[in-house]
Amino acid sequence: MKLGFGLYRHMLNEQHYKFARQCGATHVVVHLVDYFGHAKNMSDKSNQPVGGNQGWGHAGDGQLWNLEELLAIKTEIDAHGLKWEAIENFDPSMWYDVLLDGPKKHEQLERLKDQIRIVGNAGIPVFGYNFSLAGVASRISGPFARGGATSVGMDGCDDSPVPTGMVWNMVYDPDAPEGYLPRISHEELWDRLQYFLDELLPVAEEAGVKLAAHPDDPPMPVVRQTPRLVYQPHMYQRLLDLNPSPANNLEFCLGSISEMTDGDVYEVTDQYTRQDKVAYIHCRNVVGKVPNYKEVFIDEGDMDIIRIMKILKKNKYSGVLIPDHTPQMSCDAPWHAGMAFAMGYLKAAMDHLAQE
Ligand SMILES: [Mn+2]
Repeated sequence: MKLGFGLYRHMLNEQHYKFARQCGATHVVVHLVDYFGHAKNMSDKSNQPVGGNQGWGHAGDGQLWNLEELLAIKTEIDAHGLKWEAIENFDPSMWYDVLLDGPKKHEQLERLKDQIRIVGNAGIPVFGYNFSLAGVASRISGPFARGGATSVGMDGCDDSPVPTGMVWNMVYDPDAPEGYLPRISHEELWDRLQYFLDELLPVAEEAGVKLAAHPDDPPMPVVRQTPRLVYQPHMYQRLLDLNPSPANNLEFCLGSISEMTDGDVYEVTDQYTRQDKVAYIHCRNVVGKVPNYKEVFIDEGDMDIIRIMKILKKNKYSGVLIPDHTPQMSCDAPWHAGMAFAMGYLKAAMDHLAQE
């Protein structure tokens, strides 16, 4: 078990590499999608985006992240004594028609294959993705955590339809004709995932990259009139069983799993780490389940994180664990303080378990 730290694109700088290392991280997970492009200042950029009509704002320009760019970032990461464990998420502009079964699907799949080959060449072992049409929607924000710390949560589900030109809660085509995504069935979306995995997994295997699936956030059967894939724990098994490739793995999000209405998070953690199918873990705590939950500090939610870590140890889990997101603490650096608190808690637990 290794302690990691997640960095957003605007945090790829010396200050944040040092901060991650100072918090005890040995590995980093990097988001290259700019979810915060619409944010006006750094304080907005530190909060988890909630998103209105335009979701998290505009997606990228469809360009791949090239090898030079990745190696330049990697050199910086290495220089700060860290290892680049994973990239998290494709930009919607790279694969909207793969998600939507649109006319550019095959062309975009070929480009995703190129992207995975580039990631493999850069020596980054994991690529996390979230196969979702609505993406992270229905979020609210408020003083939900201990001491009135600001965090995100859910209070009922957004059932407004997704406008055309938008997928995964970002706008990929601001000039799309007016309208909404057509309604499709759950089985149709599973078919699209199957096709994506069957095409991409052989390439990932060859490139030495594990693809790792995040469950639905929030884990509701339907969000914004679009079906979801992994909104109960057993659906993760269905995803794994779609293709037996060793490159078919999970980006195991404890918070999302705890929000699911079925299953026991400890048994579920045991089930998937025992199969050695967890590429890395998002760790955050919550109170409640969909459609009403709140994110809280790592030590005050429904989950006993120490008990989870004991299961990881029992199953000899060797991947990275990162805090997913945390409540913002009342001080001049709310995001940093929240992350440092979570990191300290995880580090202490990990050190203690290593000695047992
Ligand atoms: Mn997560």
